[in-house]
Amino acid sequence: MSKIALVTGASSGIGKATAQILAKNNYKIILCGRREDRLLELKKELSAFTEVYTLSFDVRDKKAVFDSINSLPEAFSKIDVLINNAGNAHGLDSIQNGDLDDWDAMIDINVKGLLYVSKAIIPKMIAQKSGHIINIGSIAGKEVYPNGNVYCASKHAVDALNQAMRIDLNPFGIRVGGIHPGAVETEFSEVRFKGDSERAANVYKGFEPLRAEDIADIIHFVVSRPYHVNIADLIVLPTAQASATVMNKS
Ligand code: NDP
Ligand code: 8X3
Repeated sequence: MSKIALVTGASSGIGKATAQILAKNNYKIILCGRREDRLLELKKELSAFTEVYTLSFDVRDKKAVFDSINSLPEAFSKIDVLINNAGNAHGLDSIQNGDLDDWDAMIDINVKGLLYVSKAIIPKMIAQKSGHIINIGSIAGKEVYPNGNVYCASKHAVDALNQAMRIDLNPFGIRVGGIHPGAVETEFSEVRFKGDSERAANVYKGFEPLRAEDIADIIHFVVSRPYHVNIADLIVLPTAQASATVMNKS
């Protein structure tokens, strides 16, 4: 029987590529994100391979998260794999110059949003006594870099929650693992720099960044291990990147 995977942030980047690879590998997919038009377009594409359901909600909206997940039809209600991927950086400023709305967005989406989605799904996994949760952190959740302050804090929180979930859910046979990418060329920098495409493109100049598909491939590897194998934590960097701040650029 096909497993069911729910992917947050499936309208773009890493989440979209993950939905694509899982769909091609016989998972039934629940696509989540705010941009419903993109989710419906992806649903059309992936329906050639598998059954797809879309849920459009903002992870910051507690009620919408629970209402959406509780509205899943029977055929999609037994979630085997949760990919907690929705998230972004907003701004790149010193702590003294940071924008409060940017701080709210990062804490509310990257931390509280991940918690709301997890809280809506974990009881189902506990009842099933099985499940696999992948939390997408970042190299920014392992290290701190100049002007990264609140984004780094939000991803350090994801790292802590990943470890905490693994401990608390251990009695129920639920696997929990974190994947922490370095620079991946997606819409991430467009969002961080509020649509400044030139500044966003500059982030990836002079070296070969990761592609969303590179991370999706690894997510597929992690979730397809035998059930007794849990890959707990992975840092994945472009070859040109040695740490959050050391980049071999030409
Ligand atoms: P993208 O900007 O391409 O994708 C972000 C996704 O998150 C979109 O699908 C977006 O959907 C969704 N999202 C954002 N805000 C919300 C919200 N409030 N409610 C629901 N969904 C939301 O970036 P990436 O694919 O790069 O990012 C995916 C994850 O990977 C993030 O957690 C990011 O922090 C992490 N990451 C990225 C790295 C990179 O270099 N790109 C490196 C390390 C980690 P929509 O706008 O439709 O709601
Ligand atoms: C995204 C990678 O280095 O821009 O999480 O924070 S970085």
